[in-house]
Amino acid sequence: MPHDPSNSRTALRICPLCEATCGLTLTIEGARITGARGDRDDVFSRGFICPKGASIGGLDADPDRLRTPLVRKDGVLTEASWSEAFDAIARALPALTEEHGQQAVGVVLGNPNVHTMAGALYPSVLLSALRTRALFTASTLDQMPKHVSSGLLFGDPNAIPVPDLDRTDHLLLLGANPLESNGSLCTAPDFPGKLKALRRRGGTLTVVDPRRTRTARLADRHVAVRPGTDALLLAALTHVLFEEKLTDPGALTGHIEGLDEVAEAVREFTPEAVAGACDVDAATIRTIARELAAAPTAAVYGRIGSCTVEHGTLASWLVDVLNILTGNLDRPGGALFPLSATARAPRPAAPGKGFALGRWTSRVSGHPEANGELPVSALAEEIETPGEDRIRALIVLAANPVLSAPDGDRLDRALGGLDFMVSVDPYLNETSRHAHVVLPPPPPSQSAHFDFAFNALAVRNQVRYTRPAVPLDDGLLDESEILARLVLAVSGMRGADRSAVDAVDAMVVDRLLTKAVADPHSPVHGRSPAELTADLTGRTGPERRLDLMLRLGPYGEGFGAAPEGLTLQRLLAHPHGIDLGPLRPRVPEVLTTRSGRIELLPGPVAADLPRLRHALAERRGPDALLLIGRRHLRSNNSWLHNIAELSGGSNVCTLQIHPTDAARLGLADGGLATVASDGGAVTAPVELTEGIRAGVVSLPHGWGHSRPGTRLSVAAAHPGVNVNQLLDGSRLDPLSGTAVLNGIPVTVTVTVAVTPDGIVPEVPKAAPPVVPTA
Ligand SMILES: Nc1nc2c(c(=O)[nH]1)N[C@H]1C(S)=C(S)[C@@H](COP(=O)(O)OP(=O)(O)OC[C@H]3O[C@@H](n4cnc5c(=O)[nH]c(N)nc54)[C@H](O)[C@@H]3O)O[C@H]1N2
Ligand SMILES: Nc1nc2c(c(=O)[nH]1)N[C@H]1C(S)=C(S)[C@@H](COP(=O)(O)OP(=O)(O)OC[C@H]3O[C@@H](n4cnc5c(=O)[nH]c(N)nc54)[C@H](O)[C@@H]3O)O[C@H]1N2
Ligand code: SF4
Ligand SMILES: [Mo]
Repeated sequence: MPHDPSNSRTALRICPLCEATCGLTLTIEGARITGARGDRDDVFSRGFICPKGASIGGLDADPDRLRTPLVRKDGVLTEASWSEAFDAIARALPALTEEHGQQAVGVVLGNPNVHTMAGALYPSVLLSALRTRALFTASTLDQMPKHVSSGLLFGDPNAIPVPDLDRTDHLLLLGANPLESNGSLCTAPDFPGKLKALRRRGGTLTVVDPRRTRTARLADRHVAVRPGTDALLLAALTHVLFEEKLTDPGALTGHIEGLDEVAEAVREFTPEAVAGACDVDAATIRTIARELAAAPTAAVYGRIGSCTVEHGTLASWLVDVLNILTGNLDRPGGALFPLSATARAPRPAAPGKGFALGRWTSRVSGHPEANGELPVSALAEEIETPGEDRIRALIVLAANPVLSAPDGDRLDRALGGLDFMVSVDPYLNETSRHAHVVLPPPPPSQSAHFDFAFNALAVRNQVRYTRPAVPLDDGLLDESEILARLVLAVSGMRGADRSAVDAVDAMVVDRLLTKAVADPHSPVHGRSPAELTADLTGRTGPERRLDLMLRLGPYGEGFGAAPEGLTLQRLLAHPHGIDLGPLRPRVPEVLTTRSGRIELLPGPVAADLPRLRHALAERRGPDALLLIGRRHLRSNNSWLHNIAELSGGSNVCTLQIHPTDAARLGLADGGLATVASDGGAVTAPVELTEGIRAGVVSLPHGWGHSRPGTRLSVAAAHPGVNVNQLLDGSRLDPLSGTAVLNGIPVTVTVTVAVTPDGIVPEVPKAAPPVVPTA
């Protein structure tokens, strides 16, 4: 299409690609995004943008995106109409549950669900329609340890304290690389700028990471810990605080219990005891603990590298224990609980229901549920293992577990054996190619955006909403409508019309209002749900639901109770968002434990400590290698490799290895190495770098686009290898069911030495697996 600047306009769109949630100003010609820059007037992101946001036009217009539903006919995925697609679901699923029961249908929720409005508003409705416990999400490849530790400590798995980046004097950051990832469980546009500002105002940054990442290079101190040992390191820091009488919970003192028990629990984790396992000397550990205690304000923050490891929940727990013991939890400059505009409005502090783990277990391996989920690592066995309640059908929303979860080859085979599978996905990829029905959502430019999840993890309270930048193309359905129709289809309804779709949202509104009017703490207590419903505004069901949540939320107008408060209309009048101020203390109101206090040494944590004690004694041989992952600024898990603008350069799937290890193994830069572990072996180009500690190698995840039957023309040309093929799914953090993705013992051998003339050999293509069709 020729450029026609006379026809160009701008529109605002919050970026859905990572947790930073930057406001973008899109340039639009006709219905096409021709440019994207940071929105300088955005109340939160203030113009920040990264290369992914700048390339959103390429993503939006990717010719490989699906534009119609696909339905499997005679084994072949074929373009179909929406009604054919939903009818196929309505025919298949209710019949299947009729015969095999409700547990025969599993649900997989992937990462983009936290980046779309539909993903926030409909999965719970779908799950209650299906009444299945077979729920698997990306959380058990990611942050479930944090939900579990928050649930146990504070009573609420979603009460996750975030470091107060703008005000802290001292940040101890473990297992995160925000200069590439832009941050996680800490929504902060321009995280890199905030770290630089911390240094500029005289603050201290310590980074704990086996790699000398871009973030580590920014730090005052980089501690190249041995992978998988952060919990030991954190336990030793806690030990030092007690030993040297440096604990001072400050304002929290009256709100915690179990302080003496924690002191006892970490007694044997002295710096000297952990030094060997962590490969960090005891004096450094003592210094870090003393600095943490002495800083006017400080925050400890751990992410992927401290979560997706053998002791992920213990490490996550210790992060907050340290924040509490140093008086930094819940105080400005420390780590605080955000209060988002759609959260439940605060109410008087009172004991709550607490948080329980293991209310049910998985059928095959008996894994305990965590936060209502079973480990994704157990998905393949739940599909393959015969018996009652075997999963026979799967609904996959925005997930690509064939690449993102352990043992993709096994999962690939398992998905191929399902009786029925639905994927809601814009791409025909490694996972969706197994579906019987693929339902493609529209591109970002055609979708509204509100961050239900990330506003509750943001370093500043604020609220922003963007409507679709361009109208929906003919033939596409909004993802909210897709999911609402999916709810109707799994309930057996065929030929659902507009009013049936609206009824799904109306039902949710009614449920929420019925609860609110019965709640003595609600501003609408005693009023009529029908009258309140009639007062809701918004063009669509999701907008009306947003209006309701805003009005009943902590800053809400309360249907007249606080006339100056938030409504959808007020938010729409502020297209660059509304700032709701810095994070503020929320203890004790935020606590929902049974005791009404912070339960510092929860039972399940105490019961897992012997495993950590055991790790004290573990020693690896001098030549042992541990595998870790990494992210690249221009990547996004498994699905941005198809965007040409973001591909190439340093964004490649190489095995990073330290030169001393490479020399010992006979590996040269640019040669090929085979990496093997529990689940299999992969062969990747070697990249020598001093930026990784000896004894550790790194492969990025989300690669391995070499399977047939996909439509990913750019990605397939540079497929890379699937690092998760090295895992067999048996390594889990037991409390959270989270897969161990970092700190995996591997062996590395030479496959192709670099040629004498320095020519880099081609990566041999793996034999394509047989495409199973059902
Ligand atoms: N080895 C290793 N493995 C890892 C990780 C690691 O660090 N190391 N990280 C883990 C982490 S943190 C995560 S979160 C997971 C992520 O793993 P998944 O949850 O599987 O997510 P993605 O790989 O991002 O795949 C997202 C899917 O959603 C589709 N999609 C994109 N946009 C939309 C949309 O708007 N709507 C819908 N319906 N679909 C969309 C994409 O096409 C793709 O199929 O991977 C995990 N796997
Ligand atoms: N560009 C880009 N941005 C992303 C994503 C992406 O794929 N690409 N994915 C998004 C998602 S889903 C998430 S969850 C976030 C994740 O955001 P981050 O948590 O910042 O994730 P990573 O960049 O993988 O950084 C993890 C770091 O942990 C280190 N590490 C590995 N093992 C250990 C260990 O045992 N101990 C310690 N201390 N460190 C260890 C690794 O070397 C790595 O530098 O990023 C999000 N943002
Ligand atoms: S940092 Fe994240 S939210 Fe911001 S532009 Fe980049 S991908 Fe989008
Ligand atoms: Mo993630």
